[in-house]
Amino acid sequence: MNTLAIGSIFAVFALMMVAPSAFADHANVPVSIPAGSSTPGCETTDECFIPNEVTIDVGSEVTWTNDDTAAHTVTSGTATDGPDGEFDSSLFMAGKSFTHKFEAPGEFAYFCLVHPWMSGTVIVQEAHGEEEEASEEGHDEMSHAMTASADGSIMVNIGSVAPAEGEELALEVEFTDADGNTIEHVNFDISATQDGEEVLAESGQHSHSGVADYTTSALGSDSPVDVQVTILGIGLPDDEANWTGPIGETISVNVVPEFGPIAMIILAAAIVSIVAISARSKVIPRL
Ligand SMILES: [Cu+2]
Repeated sequence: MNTLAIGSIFAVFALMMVAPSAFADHANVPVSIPAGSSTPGCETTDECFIPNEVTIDVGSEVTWTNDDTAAHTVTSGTATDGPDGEFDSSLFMAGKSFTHKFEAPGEFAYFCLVHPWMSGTVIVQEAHGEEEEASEEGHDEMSHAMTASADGSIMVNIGSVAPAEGEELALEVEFTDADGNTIEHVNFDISATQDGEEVLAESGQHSHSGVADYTTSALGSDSPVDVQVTILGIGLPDDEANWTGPIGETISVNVVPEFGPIAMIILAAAIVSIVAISARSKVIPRL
C-alpha cells in the first residue's frame, strides 16, 4: 500500500510534466522555392519564397522545398549584410528540401546566397498555444477585460491568468475589430501600473498575428492592474508612413488580478487522483 501510494504520486507528477509538451502545437510549416526564382523578378511581388513571411511558435520547424529547376540556398541573414550564422542549408538541388527548427523567439531574415534577390522572413513567437491549453484545463482561469478605441475600430482584449500572490501576472493582449476579428500587424506601446507602480513597460511592439503575450513584474497586492496600450498604427513595421488606425490613442484596460490558487487546484487534483488509484487498488484482488 505504501509503495503503491508512492508509485501513484510519481505517476501523477510524471503525467503533469508530460502533459504540457503533449498538448503543445509544434508544427512544421512548409515554404516553397518556386519555379523561376533563379531569375530576378520574383522579389517585386515577394514571391521568391512562398509564403515570403511565416509566423511560427517557438519549437516549430520550417521546411523549404526547392520547386525550382536551379539549386538554391536558405541562408540566415541578408544579401547586404551577408550570412549571420543562425542557419544555412548550403546549396540544395531541385526537388530537395531543407528543414530548420527554431528554438528561440525573434525575427529571422534569410536569403539565397546564389540569387541574392531572393529573401524571406521567419517570425518566431513565444508559444502562447501552450498557455491557452493550460488555462483550458483549469476552468476559466483566464479572465478577460476589454476596452474599445474612441472610434470603435480597435478593441483591446486582455486575458489574464490568475496569479498567486506576489507572482507576476501573465497578460495575453489581442487586438480585434468590432466584430471580434483579429487585427494583424498592430504596432503599439504597452505599459501597466499597479498602485501607482510600474509593473510593465514595453515600447515599439509589433504584433504580427494580433495576439501578444506579456508578463508583469511581481505584483504586490490584488489591486487592479491598469494596462495602457498606445496604438502606434496598423501596418508593416517598415512601412510606418502608411500606418492606419487611431494613431497615438491610448486605450486603458483595467485588469483585476483575482488571486487564484492554481497550484492548490493542481495539488488537490493530484491528491484526488492518488486517493482514487489507491482506493481502486484495494478492490482489485492481488494475485
Ligand atoms: Cu536561389
